[in-house]
Amino acid sequence: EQVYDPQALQAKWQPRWEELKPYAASEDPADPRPRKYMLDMFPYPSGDLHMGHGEVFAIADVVARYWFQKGYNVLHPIGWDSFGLPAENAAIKRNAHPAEWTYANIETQANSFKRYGISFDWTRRLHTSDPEYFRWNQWLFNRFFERGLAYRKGGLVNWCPNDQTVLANEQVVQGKCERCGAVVVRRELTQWYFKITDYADRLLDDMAQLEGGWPERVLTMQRNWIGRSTGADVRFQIEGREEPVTVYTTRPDTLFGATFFVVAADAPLAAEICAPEELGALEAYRAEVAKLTDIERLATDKEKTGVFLGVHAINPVNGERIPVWAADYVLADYGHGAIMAVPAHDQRDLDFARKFELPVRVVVHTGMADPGETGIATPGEGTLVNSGPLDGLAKAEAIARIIEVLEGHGTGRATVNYRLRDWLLSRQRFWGTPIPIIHCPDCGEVPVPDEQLPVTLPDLRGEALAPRGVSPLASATDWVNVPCPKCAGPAKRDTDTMDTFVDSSWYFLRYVDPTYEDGPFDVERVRKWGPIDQYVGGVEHAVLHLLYSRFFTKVLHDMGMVDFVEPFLRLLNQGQVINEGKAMSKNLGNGVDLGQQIDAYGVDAVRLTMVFAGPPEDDIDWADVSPFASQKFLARAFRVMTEVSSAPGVDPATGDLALRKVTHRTLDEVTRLVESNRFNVAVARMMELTSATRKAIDSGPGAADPAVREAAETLAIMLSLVAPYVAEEGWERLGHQPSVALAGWPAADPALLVLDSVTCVVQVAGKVRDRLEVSPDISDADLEVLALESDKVRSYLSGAPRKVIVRAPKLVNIVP
Ligand code: ANZ
Ligand code: ZN
Repeated sequence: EQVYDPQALQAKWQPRWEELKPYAASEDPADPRPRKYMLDMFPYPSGDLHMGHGEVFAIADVVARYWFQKGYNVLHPIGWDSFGLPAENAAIKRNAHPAEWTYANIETQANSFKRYGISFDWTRRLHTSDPEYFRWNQWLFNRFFERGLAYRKGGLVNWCPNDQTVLANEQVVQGKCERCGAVVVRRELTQWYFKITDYADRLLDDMAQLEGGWPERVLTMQRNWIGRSTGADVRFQIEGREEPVTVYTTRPDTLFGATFFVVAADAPLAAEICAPEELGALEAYRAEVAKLTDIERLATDKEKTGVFLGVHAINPVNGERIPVWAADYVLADYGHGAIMAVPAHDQRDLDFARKFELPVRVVVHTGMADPGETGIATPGEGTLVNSGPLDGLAKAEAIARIIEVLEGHGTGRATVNYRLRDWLLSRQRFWGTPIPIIHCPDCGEVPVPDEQLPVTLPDLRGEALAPRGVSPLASATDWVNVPCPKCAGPAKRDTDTMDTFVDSSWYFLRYVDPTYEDGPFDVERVRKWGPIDQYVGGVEHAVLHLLYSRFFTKVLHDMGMVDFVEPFLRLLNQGQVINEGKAMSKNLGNGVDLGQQIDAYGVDAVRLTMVFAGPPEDDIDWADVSPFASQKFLARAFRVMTEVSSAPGVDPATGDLALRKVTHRTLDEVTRLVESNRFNVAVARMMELTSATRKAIDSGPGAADPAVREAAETLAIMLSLVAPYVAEEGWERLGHQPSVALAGWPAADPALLVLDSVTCVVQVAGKVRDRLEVSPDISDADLEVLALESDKVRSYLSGAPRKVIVRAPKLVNIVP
């Protein structure tokens, strides 16, 4: 009797793997194996590994291990995204340095990963908070600066009042800070930006390469985030003012239906054009608007608000005077911060018109009821009416025609607009990469010369790190005051640090050699490994990390440093691990601890539960799964592997044919299932093979049959993708050395995949006239042909039958 003791297997195999390093990727140019690059989104060291890590790394490891077994030279590295706010907050609380907390947590997580048995190449580990790493953030910043892709500008920015720092647009989720959930406010500040907008078209167009490899919803989210629209800029004169005001519209065809004009209440323009007697009302209104988030402002169900500015605009196509209003539903930083309002065909304009009793004029006849009466705008296709020279045209023709007219008069032009904004880079926090710029009163912004990099952090700890609205670095005067690199005069370092999303925008390139000293990454090695064949991580990064990395890759491509433009060929977004139908949280008290689960059931059972729970994209409700049942299954599989009594190397062809067919069919299916990311079904097949082998031992050919050995060996190899410890032990007990990782992935024998035949009864006028041996998956049509070709059947038919009823694969009934 063999007892399955998961903890004993872990204690035995973990040190052996550390010694054997079966998963170290090879850089040997003579290595004939084709390469694959497998990557999991690297963790933030916020504590020990949690259930979410348990899931994503278990899933990704199935693919990585499968490729190893298949004979690829696989790069599967791990590192830590180790700059960021939580370390700083912990340091303030404990009066310590953020590095202490950070590196202690990294060690904890590294040990947990090793216990969890993930097939990482541990020789390539990196931490983004190491000066050897962030030095290259600074080097890259300098290159971006030289190319005009890093620049400083003033303007309204998102400010998290809790974390006391600015945030990029991508880090504001539904008006709240992505990290802490505080409501984000606007502040006027001068900050560093990366010019991601220069790459808007390429970020959109290169998505064609990702179709099929990335989840459609992530592509859609990026497309919407970039938000490219085509339309026209139209210039309106304002009475009593020299300068015209430009609006952006996607519907220049509706220009004759513009019945009023709206300026964003918070745009400087509103106050500029406002009649003096309305200024008081505008100021009061602006104070109200300042309290709202963009999301609230754009909500379609929100009651419309606004003030009349006491002036009129002139429609450039018909000279009509239309009133100018200020409102919150027009945003200051989109388009030109002003719109022509066409209430008949735009719902928000219609809501506003009805609230303030402004006219509604239909200019596109769509066949729908009059919006002025129904309150429902008609944005659809139709024929132009009430529009002078455009009357009778369809929408597309009208757009083309009106643009010609506007261009002819110099009052407008066709244009493309984007929702995407430049990436705000500066953070007023300590635990990040210092921005390598020195501000000189004479020379301006001077980059720190490459050979003086890295600019390391001053030694601040505890209270000195507390957020106070300016970067804590500003208080380190010795650090701040430096000679200008250009003129040697007194100058000051920039005291902000970079958004930590910079760190993760290129880390996957450094993994090829994290100790490389001649640049951010070894260009030659990246040529061999990149781009990433399979990336696995959470969908929460859809418009953050995944957009920024794509941008960095394109810039690096333009610098000639990488020869691809897309970093991640395939992307898998795993679901979340939840409990009792809800996200795990301290408040709900429904948290599940990964370490405790492993202590209770063993690594293999926890990993198997994660993989078996359902399709990898789905959430796993821990209340609905059973790691205990997984453990019981593994114990069964373990016994099967340990009870085999034939010797290794005996020809399986001499063994039981029925079991051999089950083994080879399972192998064939599992291969295809793993390749199509259907890992849970692959586990179900392994379970079936285990049962079939058990039966063969107990009530079939017996434990000494070579087919039983073949089944158990195949099981060990397949199981190693999901439950590596039990697979290793089983493989060893089956008489093999030194590791199942080196076993290779067996090929299914096609001769054994042919399905058994079934007997089909053919009746003529209700009497059995023939029996045919057919494949169990024969189609009705093929079976009908076979039946009618039978000589026996034909001898009972004089002509074409009146009717043939086919029930494949077992019955054909012919009515003569
Ligand atoms: C007139 C019009 C008529 C419009 C119509 C739409 C329908 P997208 O597609 O998202 O780019 N718009 C322009 N600037 C705006 C701003 N700063 N704040 C809020 N809305 C703004 O949207 C472009 C449309 O959004 C523009 O086309 C404009 O309204 C509005 F039947 O102009 B449209
Ligand atoms: Zn200077």
